[in-house]
Amino acid sequence: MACSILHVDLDAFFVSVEQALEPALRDKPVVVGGNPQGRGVVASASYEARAYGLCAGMPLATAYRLCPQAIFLQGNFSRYQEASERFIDILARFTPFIEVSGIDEAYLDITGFDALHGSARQLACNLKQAVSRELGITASVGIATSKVVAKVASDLCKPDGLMEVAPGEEAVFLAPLPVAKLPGVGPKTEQRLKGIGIHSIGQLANLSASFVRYVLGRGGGWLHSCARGVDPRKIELPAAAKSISRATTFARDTLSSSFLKANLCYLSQRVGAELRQQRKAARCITLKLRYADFQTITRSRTLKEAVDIDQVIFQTGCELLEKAVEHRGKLVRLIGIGVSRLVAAGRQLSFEDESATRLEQLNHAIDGLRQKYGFTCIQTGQTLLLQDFLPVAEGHYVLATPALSR
Ligand code: TTP
Ligand code: MG
Repeated sequence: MACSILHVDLDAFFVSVEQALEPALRDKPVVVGGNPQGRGVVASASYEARAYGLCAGMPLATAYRLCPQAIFLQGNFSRYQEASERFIDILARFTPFIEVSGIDEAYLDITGFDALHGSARQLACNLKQAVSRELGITASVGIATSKVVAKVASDLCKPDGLMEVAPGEEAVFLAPLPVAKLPGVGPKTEQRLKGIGIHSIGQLANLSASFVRYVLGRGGGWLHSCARGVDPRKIELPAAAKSISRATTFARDTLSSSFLKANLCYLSQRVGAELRQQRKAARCITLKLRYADFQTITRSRTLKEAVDIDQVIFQTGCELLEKAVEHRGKLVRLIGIGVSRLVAAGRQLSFEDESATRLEQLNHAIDGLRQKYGFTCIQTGQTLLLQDFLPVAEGHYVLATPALSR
């Protein structure tokens, strides 16, 4: 069966994040990169700005000359990081086979998913809708039998596009396009190919592989294969997690310490459950807070012994939280808890300590019940507070930003 690969790339990503947060910027020429009097370059330009010839990598002074009425923004990387995390969370609802290839792009392998989601095109439409509804940003999607063809397709249909290349049509689809459209062909390679009269991908495909290698060096063989639409690379899944974390962005920024702790408690239980399922224990616990102004802080503590008990993760998280928010009146936008320095669970606990043993038994008993009846079947007084704020689906609280694990 032919593979079905999607390449998803957000449109004018940095600019779109700014436009989603500030409606007055929408439908206008906007540039993220900095002050046009400065020495920086354009990082991202809205499609309205691109109509004036602006593009990524262009000196800001040139951009200003071409389009003085453009709105130039400094940018804020934490905002883009958060939007990127939320984007990947949305993709993860469609398939676990995801390769994140950049801050705003990913490949998805949906081979054999028809029974679950309908056609690849249908899945792509649903995905585009979810991204647009939840992030306020449009995405472009290419569908093909390989990564390289899917990427060329998503690039070609921007913005807000969807393009499918049917199996067997890859070489015909690529043939008329300029060689620069092929990923991996930069300005130098393009010039070298032009020097020997090769302008289109089809012309490149018609040369012999050995000649292309002779002209372009070792990478030539790979480009020649891509030009023919042949790319056997599989989706690269991330290596086994070195840490486990769960985070949520609140529907409304908050100062309430009881609400923060209720969320922290729930997230700690989710992290603990995942740790025990992986039969691991952790030496380091990290609290993450993002304030309303997107300033993000992390606070970590290394423990004497590796733990896998919810109560220890939560208690440590609370202590870190109390220290972090001490004397600060800043509204909190996101809270997260993570564990790292993972070791195989087993002998690390001090078994002489009766209360630790009891807690461990309790956690395992609760895990068993939750596997059967859902996470919310047993709750502590602390997490019950969340009932007033969060919907429950399939026995879990539905967080604004679904759980992340890395
Ligand atoms: P791209 O996906 O290449 O660009 P884009 O999302 O702005 O526009 P589009 O995909 O619609 O063509 O890159 C994603 C982000 O990465 C971009 O918004 C800003 C950042 N970036 C830079 O900071 N410098 C660069 O030179 C490029 C190309 C991107
Ligand atoms: Mg993009």
